[in-house]
Amino acid sequence: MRLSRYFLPVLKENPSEAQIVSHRLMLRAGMIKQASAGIYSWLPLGFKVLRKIENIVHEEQQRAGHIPMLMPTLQSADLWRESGRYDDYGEEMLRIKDRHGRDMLYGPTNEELITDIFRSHVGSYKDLPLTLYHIQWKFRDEIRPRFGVMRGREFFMKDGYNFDLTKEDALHAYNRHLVSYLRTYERMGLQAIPMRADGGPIGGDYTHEFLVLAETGESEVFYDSAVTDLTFGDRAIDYDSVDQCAAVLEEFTSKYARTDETHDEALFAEVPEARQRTARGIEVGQIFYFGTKYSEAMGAKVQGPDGKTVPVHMGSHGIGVSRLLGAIIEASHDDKGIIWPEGVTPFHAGIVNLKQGDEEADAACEALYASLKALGLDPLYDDRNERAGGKFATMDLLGLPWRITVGPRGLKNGVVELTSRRTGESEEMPPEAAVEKIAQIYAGIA
Ligand code: P5A
Repeated sequence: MRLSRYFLPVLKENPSEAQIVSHRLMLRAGMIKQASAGIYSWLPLGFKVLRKIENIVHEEQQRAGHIPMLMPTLQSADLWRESGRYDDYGEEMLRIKDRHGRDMLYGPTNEELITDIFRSHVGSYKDLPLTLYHIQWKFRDEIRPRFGVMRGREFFMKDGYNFDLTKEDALHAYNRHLVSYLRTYERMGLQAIPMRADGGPIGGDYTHEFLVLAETGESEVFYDSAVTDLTFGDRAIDYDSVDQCAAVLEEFTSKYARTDETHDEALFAEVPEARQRTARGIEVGQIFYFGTKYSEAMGAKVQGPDGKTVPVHMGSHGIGVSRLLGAIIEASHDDKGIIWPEGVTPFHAGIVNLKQGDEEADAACEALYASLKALGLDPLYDDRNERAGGKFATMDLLGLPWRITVGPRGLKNGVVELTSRRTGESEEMPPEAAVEKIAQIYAGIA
């Protein structure tokens, strides 16, 4: 993309409505615009990152054997009356009447709708195990929407639902989700720690939240600092292996890590004092096992191998896809702007032309731009007629991990400058070497 032809409404001033850095930077970098309280338009740059995050979530879900689909945002109240949640959900549910006076709602989650699909089409244990998921907009009429996409009213969520014959099978689905979530967050450059939590309006008392530690996080958390040493890395995992998935769960959840809802002072006191931590975290996902709560209420049953009909065991599993943009920025920025991890960056590299209009500099930039694109990479070329200082400031604000700076002086010696946004370190090299290096970096990113 050439910046002169893009739509990137960056703000020079700090927007006064933003209280936390991620919200401020998303507004300043022209990624989002508030449409109304807690509801945002995703401008091209924000939309690009949202899609990248969504793609990683899709890939990791499908790697785990979960099946994508798409359910609507508007749901009929009747299904929610069956589960009893139409009344329970309270003011957070946006209720709508259609022209025929029928009660509808903008879905805050989809347990009822998926259970209805399941009961209409599945009747035998032979069709299990089954995990269906979608990535779709949700609406929760939060009393205090704030921090931009972090606590929105309309937000993008991946929600998955497992259906299993037995509790044991459903717990394997739970573990499988835990593993796939660890991989998902790491691909985004995040450490998200699973912590014992509370079921809230979804239900079930076996549930973990995934938290990214950050001062601006809304949850208070208590943990053994040894959990921060754990990484999943690129180890191979067989998602069908009950033992392998259970071992990962054991490894990542046996140390003390809880949100304030389930915090237990006596248990926490057993953690060696030097490792006890109290901090704040951003909840970027949550997994639940709730057994037969919905399947019993809504009659989602299958015939087992013994011929008896039993309600299925279920769980649901969510990732806050739009919230993740805020969480990644909270975890990765400096006072100049965002620092995107390579896995989610909107553009792979920026090209800064120090002297737009200079024949040689223009030609070198065009050649770099073409070579990067030919390798399947997606560069952002700042081809505007602006001062170098302004171009650097924009690139720093946008946070692309790599910047190639091209100017007449370097070109005389046959070099351009390659700069890492994260370390600030620059290296001079011939343009082809810069292209080669960037290609190598991204070849290692799935
Ligand atoms: C699990 C999937 C559920 O709704 N039902 C389907 C279960 N879980 S949850 O924890 O309530 O939500 C899942 C994730 O969605 C994100 N999230 C939000 N993101 C932005 N703004 C909000 N208002 C908001 N509410 C929830 C969180 O990341 C949460 O973990």
